[in-house]
Amino acid sequence: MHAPLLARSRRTRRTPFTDRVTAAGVKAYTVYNHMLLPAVFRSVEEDYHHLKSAVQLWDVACERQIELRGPDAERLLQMTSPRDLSRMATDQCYYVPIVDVNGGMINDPIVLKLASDRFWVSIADSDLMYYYKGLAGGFGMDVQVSEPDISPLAIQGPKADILVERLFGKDIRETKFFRHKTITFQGQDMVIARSGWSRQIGFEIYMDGTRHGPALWDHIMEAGEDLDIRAGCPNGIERIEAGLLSYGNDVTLENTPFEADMGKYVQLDRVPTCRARAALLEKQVPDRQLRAVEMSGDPLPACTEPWPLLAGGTHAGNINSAAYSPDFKTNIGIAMIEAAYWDAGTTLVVHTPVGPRDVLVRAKYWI
Ligand code: THG
Repeated sequence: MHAPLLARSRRTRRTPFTDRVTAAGVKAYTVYNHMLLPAVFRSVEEDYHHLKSAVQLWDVACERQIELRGPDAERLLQMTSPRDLSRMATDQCYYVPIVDVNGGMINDPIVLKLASDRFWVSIADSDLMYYYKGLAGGFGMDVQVSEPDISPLAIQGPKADILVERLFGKDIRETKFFRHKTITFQGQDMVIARSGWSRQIGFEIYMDGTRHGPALWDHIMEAGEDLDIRAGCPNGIERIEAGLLSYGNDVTLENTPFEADMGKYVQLDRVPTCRARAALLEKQVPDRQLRAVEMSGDPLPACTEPWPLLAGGTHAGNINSAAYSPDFKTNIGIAMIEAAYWDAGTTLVVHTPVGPRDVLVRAKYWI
């Protein structure tokens, strides 16, 4: 069967690195924040083994930055998040739930605090900027909401720290997890953070990609040649092993942060201005929650719609992400499971497009 192509137009935005990614032989794209996101280079399995053993350079320009700037920037952000932002330092990154007034998840970005009145909200795949524009306009707040031309590049893999020291020095290599520093390339300041959507060692560089992106890409690729650096991308197997959530797949507007197992990023007693506080106080004890699950049998196809989970004849939840893990030699997944069935060790049945499979609920993710 012939795989259909994705018809491109201006609406599906290219990135400053798209030419480099094409030259590196990208085999498949997905669309994220209306922008191209590479999904496969050699094969998902080959990319996976390479990510876990060497170092990769990722075009994650689709992690768009929503900049909130002005005296009301922090107030606007806190209105939409139940995570307490009041103690955040100007070199910190926070993974935060962003919610509507009912406590439904709108996004799960990384927030970078750049100054007391300036934040970048590094968004997952939903149009968060319009929500901020609506709130800022409706409440007459003193804050500018924009999407600057900032394009993150990620360096991920066990050899990422060797490469980063070589490129930017020991001080940058020693950046702590979820902290950021400033580097200079071609006379231009850029933000570099220890973060990224993998469980490997990783850094993310935020820059004016149109101006400096291609040159920085080439510079990093040359410096990493002897480390077997390759163009790569977020890997669907590794991220399930790691339990890294994907907004739109594992979590949607229908879910609260508690259902998304993001309760550790919620401090309702310290966020009186969060618009969802009252709703979330009522929903602190969820009746379903995300769990790691293992599925028996041959390698399963990717999950492109929820796969129903059954306990006897009763609905027990859905599997929303699945992959075969070469390292753990089993099918692995992330499921939203009803409270009666979410204890580790529970066995269920899932209905997949290739037939029913036995499912084991696990206590934790794999890596
Ligand atoms: N980096 C940047 N922006 C992003 C992502 C990223 N925007 C889109 C998407 N990824 C947002 N979603 C996530 C999901 C998980 C994590 C980061 C962004 C993550 N979680 C760790 C975990 O769950 O173990 C650590 C969280 C913590 O301890 O604070 O890293 O990847 N720039």
